[in-house]
Amino acid sequence: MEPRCAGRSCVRARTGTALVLSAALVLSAGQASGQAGSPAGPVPPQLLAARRAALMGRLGTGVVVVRSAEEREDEAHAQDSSFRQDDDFFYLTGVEEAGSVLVGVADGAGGGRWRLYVPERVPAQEQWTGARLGPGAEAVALTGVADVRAAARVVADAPELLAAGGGAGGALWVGGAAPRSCAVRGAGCMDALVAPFAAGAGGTVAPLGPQLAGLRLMKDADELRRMRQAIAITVAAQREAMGSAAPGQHEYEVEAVIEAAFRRRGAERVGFPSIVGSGPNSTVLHYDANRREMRSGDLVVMDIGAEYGYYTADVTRTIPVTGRFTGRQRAVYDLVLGAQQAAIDSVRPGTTLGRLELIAREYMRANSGTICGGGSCDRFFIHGLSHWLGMDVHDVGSYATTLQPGMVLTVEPGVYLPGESLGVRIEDDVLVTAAGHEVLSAEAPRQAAEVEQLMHAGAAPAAAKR
Ligand SMILES: [Mn+2]
Repeated sequence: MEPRCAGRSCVRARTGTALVLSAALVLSAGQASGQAGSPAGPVPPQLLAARRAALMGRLGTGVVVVRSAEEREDEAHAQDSSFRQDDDFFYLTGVEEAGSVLVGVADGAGGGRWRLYVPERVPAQEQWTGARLGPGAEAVALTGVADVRAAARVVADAPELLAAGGGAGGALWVGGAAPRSCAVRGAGCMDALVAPFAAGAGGTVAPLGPQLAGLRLMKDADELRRMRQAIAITVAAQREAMGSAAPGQHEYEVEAVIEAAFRRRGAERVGFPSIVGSGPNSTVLHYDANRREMRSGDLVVMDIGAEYGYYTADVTRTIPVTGRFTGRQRAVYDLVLGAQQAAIDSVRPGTTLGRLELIAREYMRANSGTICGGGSCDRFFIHGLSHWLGMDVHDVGSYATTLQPGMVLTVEPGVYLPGESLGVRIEDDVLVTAAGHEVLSAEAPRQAAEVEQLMHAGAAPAAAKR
């Protein structure tokens, strides 16, 4: 990119100097940026409509305002500036445009109507940003929202939207990205967009997030397609990392293998910073500096997740960098693996994340023997067993929710012994099904012998491996 500007700030900086080019710019509909070129492809509009209808069904009378993410203008943090849409906004619209707003009017009977506002196309800006979606037929086709208008009109339209369909006097639900002007995320921020709606609503202003969290817990067909691919990509990266890791490499070299494997397969970005922690770093839960030179005898915890089409995987494997576990490492590894398997075996509709964690801990208490000096190793299992997985790595939804088919959770026990520089975590992604569960990340070697076998099978000649 140009070194001193990013995104739309370029246009403002250059306006009036050299934008003669724009006259020749063709507004090509085929390249508009709704989700153009995304490896995951678009979300089917009928599924977007079903999500919006399900949301309406949860609400009483009132108005919903969902704001898209904004482009970053902070050039001081340009290394982290690529645009990513707000999860809730993407979930409901499939649109990647910044500066957009989705407004819904709920009629109190489970129905209502939606209107999408997206920025008008500006040819002079598109020379810098690429083609935009713009209000029009393409946005209608992409989202299934029949009424798409220019974003500049949304505030002026507020009175009409409130009056329509019983919106006036009802509640106002505010969701999506927090505006830049608000220090605190949530419904309490009355900026120029929300205030006119709040003034006309009946006084109740509530965050939309909890309503959407209940929906996002249950993955629909397109969400599962994306998650399966994110997980398949991550499993492939785990296998490549196992095949190439060796003493003398730095943790970042393993990270590079992993993230190259992600990108080669169409992952847009990491779902979270890749954790490659060797030796003492294997006992640091969120270690992601990945700077240490790995040494013979180290265990390496690789906790990684590709993001594909806005959905992330989260898969952890722990490997011996030499390709062979020591007896001590193997004992701890097999205890963690057994605890994980006990919990996975118990994943089925009707149970809870809390119950699964108890099962994993009970397994450790019953099987620790002398591994942790007489007491149970579960006192060194210092984090929770599970979290929801989806658009966010720690996805939305109450942890007290009873499991139902269509939910995706992680199962990730660990034991961390800093005094021995010995940490083991094993994590898989599990879909709840009517019959019980499906381990979506099952293709990543998990038994100690399988890990060792792959590491030796994948071993390149010593010279290539360093
Ligand atoms: Mn996790």
